[in-house]
Amino acid sequence: MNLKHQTLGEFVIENQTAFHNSTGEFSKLLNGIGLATKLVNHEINKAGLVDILGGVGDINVQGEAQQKLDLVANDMFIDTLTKREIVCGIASEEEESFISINSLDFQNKNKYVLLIDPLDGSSNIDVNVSVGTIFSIYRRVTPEGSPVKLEDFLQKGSEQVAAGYVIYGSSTMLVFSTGHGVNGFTLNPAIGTFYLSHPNMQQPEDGEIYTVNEGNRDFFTDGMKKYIRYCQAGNDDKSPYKARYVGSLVADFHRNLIKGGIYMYPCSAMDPKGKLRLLYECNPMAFLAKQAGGGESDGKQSVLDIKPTELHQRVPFFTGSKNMVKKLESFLEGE
Ligand code: AHM
Ligand code: MG
Repeated sequence: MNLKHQTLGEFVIENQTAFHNSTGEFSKLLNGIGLATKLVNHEINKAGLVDILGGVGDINVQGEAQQKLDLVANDMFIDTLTKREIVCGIASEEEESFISINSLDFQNKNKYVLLIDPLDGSSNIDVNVSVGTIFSIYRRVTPEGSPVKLEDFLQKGSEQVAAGYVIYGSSTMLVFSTGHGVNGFTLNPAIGTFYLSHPNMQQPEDGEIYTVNEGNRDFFTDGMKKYIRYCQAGNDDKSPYKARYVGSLVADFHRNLIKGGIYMYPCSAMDPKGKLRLLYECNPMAFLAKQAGGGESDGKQSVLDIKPTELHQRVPFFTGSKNMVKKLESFLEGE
């Protein structure tokens, strides 16, 4: 079959043997994520109709209060995956603590935990700009069949068995890696099916796009300020880079993955630890970047090597074309 005709379901079945010991559990999990994605996509597509259908806090026709979309997305992912009994625990950017999935009539023998940012960049929803979902999967470290513990979630990013994101943009795409390269699937909304549209995605080694919230520039370190000046300077060796910043990590990352470029959310005097969350945002994106031949760093080391100490830990984050990340690190040396 022509690869580009392959659906997500067919891809998962065809590659099942390459998935971790292939008991079918992991494949079910990927299909569950695909399903939850379609449910969330449906809600997001309706977002522009809030003036007509009612906004946050209004009472809908069923007599329920309308929720913010990031909470709706959170509930949909948790509900879809919990009902299918395909993970043993979930941690979400929207939840203070992790969720252990167990019920009286179900002893959970599943091996995997899911970490998720259900709707990243949600401030862009109101203005019809792309948002995303980011997810990350680990094998639990505590014994199967027992309730999950914090240590199942506080694993280094290098332990991820899969990670991915969904971009709800001009079309909806699911991009993920199980540690064997990165593949992108585009949703055909008419029939609700994801098709493999971007097999084996590779990030260009160099790029000409820099992505950073420059409004914070005065609060950046000297090294960062110098690097931004380097991006903007044209000379015999290089033209000035293009500045592109959507303010949705998924959208900014996706563009730079395809075209080449660097995404930066550094620490600053305002956010001394950075803004982005290690577990829900940085680790999955770093895993994908690495799988696509790109680079990732907290400025000094791979974020994948950081041992997390708390669920909602923040770190400075840089990712993109390999050579651009290396260059940036040279500007930050010694800081
Ligand atoms: P969120 O999880 O509250 O949506 O924040 C994460 C988002 C990223 O998608 C984006 O890259 C960044 O925050 C934008 O932050 P800022 O508005 O400070 O530039
Ligand atoms: Mg987020």
